[in-house]
Amino acid sequence: MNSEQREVIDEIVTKIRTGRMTRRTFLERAVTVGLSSTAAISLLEACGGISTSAGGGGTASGSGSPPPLAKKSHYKVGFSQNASNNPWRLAETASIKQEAARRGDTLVFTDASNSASKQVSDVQSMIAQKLDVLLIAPITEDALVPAVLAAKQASIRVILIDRDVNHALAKPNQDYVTFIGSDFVLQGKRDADWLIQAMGGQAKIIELEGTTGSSPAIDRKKGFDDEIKAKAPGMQIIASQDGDFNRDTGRRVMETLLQAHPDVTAVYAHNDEMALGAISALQAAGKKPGKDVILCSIDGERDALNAIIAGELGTTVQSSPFFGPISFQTIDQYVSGQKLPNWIVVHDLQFTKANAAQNLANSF
Ligand code: GYE
Repeated sequence: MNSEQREVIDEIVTKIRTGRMTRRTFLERAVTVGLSSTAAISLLEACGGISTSAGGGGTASGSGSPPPLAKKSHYKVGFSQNASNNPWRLAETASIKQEAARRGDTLVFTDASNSASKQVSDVQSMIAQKLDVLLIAPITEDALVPAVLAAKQASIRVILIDRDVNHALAKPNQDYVTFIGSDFVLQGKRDADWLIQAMGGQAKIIELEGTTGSSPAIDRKKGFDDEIKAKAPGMQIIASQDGDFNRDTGRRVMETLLQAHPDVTAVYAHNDEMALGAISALQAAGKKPGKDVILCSIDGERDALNAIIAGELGTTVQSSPFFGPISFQTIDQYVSGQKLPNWIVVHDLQFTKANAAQNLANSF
């Protein structure tokens, strides 16, 4: 999401909250940020119908708590996945489907195919189905905020998993139940600390960023960049570009960056898929990954562990995709009236040559 789209979303949310937006203006604005008009109309309805005249009637959220949920023997749960384009996402989806099946809960699953507007309409259709709980893995921090607020208006609880939304626009324990996920800043910092050691404090680094505007891309960049700045004056980030958390995009971005920066000595990729793409690009350019250029990344997928064993990837900090058990446990805790923290932190391991082989069996 670019800054202009972000401003529009901010404006919509503020006006929804304060009831200062006409129906027509809302629909016009929603379409400009990529919502289909059908999605925008259902969003409007779910928000309680914003006043048709300026200055009145909006039923905004933004205060109070997410709606309680009565105990039942089985729940109807929705899972809005943002994409199914890598092993991490497939492992996450499988974990949630397995846990729902184990409990005999009904699971409604949608895949937004890496499109923010599709994910907004997916959530809209789940709101219309009056499910008990929505598990949402928001593609970016801002794009899903109106949908999260709409779910609250429709008295449907939302638990965000794997990626968070922008807390300036929607708040845990208020607009949604909680966020379950890893500490992405820490993941970036752990890679930085490993790389500082591996490079003896001297490096020219290319950074391959995850999807622009997604919470892991924002925080993994911050964690890594701040640590390098603070601890390694001899290490320089010579280029940093979006590779969309995707292997092929990572490969193509790396190919281009290699032409401009043939002097690169290290790569930090925000996920394994992009690191694997960068390894292919380096090989195609006649460089030896693991020797001429040292790489580190995040996730802990099987291909990455094999690349560590082969000596091509230096380390990967785990980002667990196994959200099934913890998500449904959190639903149980919410039903029992337990006060949940704003963030349920998932704790991660780190894989290097020392432990990659013994963790292969549990990888994805
Ligand atoms: O690292 C990546 C995926 O949101 C934590 O998104 C997740 C990240 C994960 O596409 O591989």
